[in-house]
Amino acid sequence: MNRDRIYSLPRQRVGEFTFDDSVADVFPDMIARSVPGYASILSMIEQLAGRFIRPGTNIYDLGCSLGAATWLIRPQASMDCTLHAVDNSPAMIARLQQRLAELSPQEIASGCAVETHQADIRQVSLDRASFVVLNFTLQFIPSVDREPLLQKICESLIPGGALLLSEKISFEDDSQQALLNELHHDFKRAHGYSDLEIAQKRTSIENMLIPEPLDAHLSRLQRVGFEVVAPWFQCFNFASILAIKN
Ligand code: GEK
Repeated sequence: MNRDRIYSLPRQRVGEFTFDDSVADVFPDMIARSVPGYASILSMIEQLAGRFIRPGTNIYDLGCSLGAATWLIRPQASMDCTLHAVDNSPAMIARLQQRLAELSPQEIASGCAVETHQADIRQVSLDRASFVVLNFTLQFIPSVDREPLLQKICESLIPGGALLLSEKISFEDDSQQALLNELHHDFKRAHGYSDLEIAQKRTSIENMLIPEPLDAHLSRLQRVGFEVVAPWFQCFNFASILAIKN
């Protein structure tokens, strides 16, 4: 795994973060050292996929990056399902396509077909879905577009279908917000990021990653039509929610 050193040297000007080749090259290391609980969430996505996927349906990994969730979901789905891996980053999708093209016939037979889409998740049409994953993607969507996107997802789900939503969250209470920020930074330091790397990454991403309080997520999911909305995981300021359409 390539080590993330993108922000290790001082920069005169820190530009806006983009999911380009340099990020795609180090992404597994970057996300594992930046998001507390990421590995646990992925392994639960695998378990949840086994529970919610139904034969003959579509599955969506929205903002799939290199397909970490896609690779875990695929073996859980029968051959008559299609798993759609969607990301608007050409660098991410190219690497995922490359890895898919290298599958052996035996590996191909071990799960459902994967269709990659280099597209904006706000533009793709969704249909007859049994399981949809938004693993740390909604936070990059402009606030006004979040509800219509979740509405579209809910409408596309079959009865009993589920959405897995993981997000960085914020806190209404200033002292809670300050504490959780510090704990997150401690986590990054403990995983080898310097104060300079933490500060420069923060500057580059702060205008494009907009966290919301957990309650805002829960009430919006209910508003768009999910009957069961269950927060099931939180580690510092990162949380995951399971939303089910009955
Ligand atoms: C994982 N889910 O490893 N349309 C499509 N993709 C988008 C959009 C958009 N409008 N905006 C951002 N992205 C992955 C991790 S990373 C999380 C997801 C992170 C994509 C973007 O290109 C990136 O690949 C992904 O969302 C977010 O389970 O970096 O914190």
